[in-house]
Amino acid sequence: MTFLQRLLHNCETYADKTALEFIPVADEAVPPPVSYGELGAMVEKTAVYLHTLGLQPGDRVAMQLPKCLPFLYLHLATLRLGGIVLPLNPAYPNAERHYFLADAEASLFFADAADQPQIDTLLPDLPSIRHCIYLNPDDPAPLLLCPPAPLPPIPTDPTTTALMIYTSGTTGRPKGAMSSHGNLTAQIDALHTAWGWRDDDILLHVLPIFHVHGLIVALHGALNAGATTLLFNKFDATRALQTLVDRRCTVLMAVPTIHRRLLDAPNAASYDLSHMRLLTSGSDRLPDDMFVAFQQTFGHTLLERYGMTETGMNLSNPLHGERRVGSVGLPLPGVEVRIVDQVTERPLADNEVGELQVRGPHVCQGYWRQPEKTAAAFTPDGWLRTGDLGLRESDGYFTLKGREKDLIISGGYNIYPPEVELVLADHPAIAASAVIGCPDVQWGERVTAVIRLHDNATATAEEIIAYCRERLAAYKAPRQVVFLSQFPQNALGKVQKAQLRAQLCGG
Ligand code: MCA
Repeated sequence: MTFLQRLLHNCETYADKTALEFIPVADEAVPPPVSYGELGAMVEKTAVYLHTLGLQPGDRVAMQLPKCLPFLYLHLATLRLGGIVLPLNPAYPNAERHYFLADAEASLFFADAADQPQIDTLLPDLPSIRHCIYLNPDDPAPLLLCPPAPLPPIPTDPTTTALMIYTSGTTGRPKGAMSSHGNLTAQIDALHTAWGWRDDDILLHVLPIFHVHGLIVALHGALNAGATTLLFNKFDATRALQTLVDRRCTVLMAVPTIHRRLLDAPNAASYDLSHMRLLTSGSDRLPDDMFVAFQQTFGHTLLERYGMTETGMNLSNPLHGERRVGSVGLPLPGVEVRIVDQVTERPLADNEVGELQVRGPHVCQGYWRQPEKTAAAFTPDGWLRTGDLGLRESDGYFTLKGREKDLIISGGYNIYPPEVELVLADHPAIAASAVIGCPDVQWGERVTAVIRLHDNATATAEEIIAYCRERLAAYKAPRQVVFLSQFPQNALGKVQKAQLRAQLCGG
């Protein structure tokens, strides 16, 4: 049974049970809770609406909305019709928006009414968009107005593409990783077993829903289990702790920056979380001291796991058994993992560091309209080259040991330095740039731009940061700028980023 079939089944089985409930973080108004029965009806109605708009199987449906019910209904209804969901971070400004919408050739675009003035200026340049629909995130009503109408059968072919999330690599612009219904189902089935999802689970959902972590691992995981999801659309540590206690939540999934904030909340240790059964950490390495502090403060051992946009989750510490500090655990059911020599790609012995490669039914279909990049990402026998370095211990636990790819992780978001460098290269005063991540207690890594200006040119750090923020989502923009007259380079003229990091951030 695919995830979608399971969800529709759950909408009948658990008809009266709460599926989704937004929790106010301050005193904002939130919609009433949505039961599984209502969710099934809303997905059906939204699918009729999308069908009326002419959505065909395989069409890309872009959504750049905050975390809200319209997003959730559109997402599930697009899957229901065999369309491809393209979730976009609401923080993307016009330059990034344009790139994703044009590259994906989106047919439908659902956006926040608050962004209409900027988006309207883009539309003449986006001929693929048949309908751009502005929504008030608080009001799903416009999606639900069409009279009932027959719909095509639900997609049952597991190779039907379901989701496209953009991710970058070493070569600049992001590419759309395409996951099929079969991939998403394999991802969720593995976690259902490994993490012991139950229908009486209550998940506190604090993550964004435009990434695999929040959308698939957390939300699909809960819907697949017939569990209840309580959603925050803005993270607040005290409110989160209070909700975990008041609503007797059983599951929380988060990134290290969020766990750090929970630990730093006033009187953190006074919140009794003993009723919880699973607190996971991922999207970035969990520092050892945080692992220990979490045990001491909350009496829970965080379960660290390892995944990627292209695969969902690959490795996880066990639900029962040792959760090893610093380790990302063991392969999930159905997932093959190996460590290979970075040059020869020959499998390495235990405890030797090499590239981590993964294979299995959970691994994405490849990159949207990028056959060369897809071919380059996989070995001839189907292993995905993750670009992450790691080792396998003799008892099967894996540990990450850095990255082969040029990547910064800040607060759980991936930032690809070449993307930022491309923006900096267009600045008239900048002759060369290198973007690196410096260690940061709050964010994990802090985006730092090292800049060489043209002779006689001037630009301040503030100007450069502002320039980037106009063209990139704010979290990608440098937080720090360092001016250098010369970069360390190797014999081939390649900037030595490791040396820059050692020189400028002591890492
Ligand atoms: C927000 N800001 C950030 C980040 N988030 N800066 C750097 N890194 C970040 N991650 C900036 C904003 O631009 C803003 O800057 C200021 O911080 C406050 O913004 P706000 O939205 O209020 O921040 P927040 O709500 O406190 O967000 C922090 C957060 C959030 C809750 C930790 O970053 C978050 O939800 N991270 C989780 C990301 C995630 O789910 N990643 C999964 C992808 P200014 O005020 O200057 O404008 S990886 C994945 O999916 C794979 C499969 C996996 O393995 O999980």
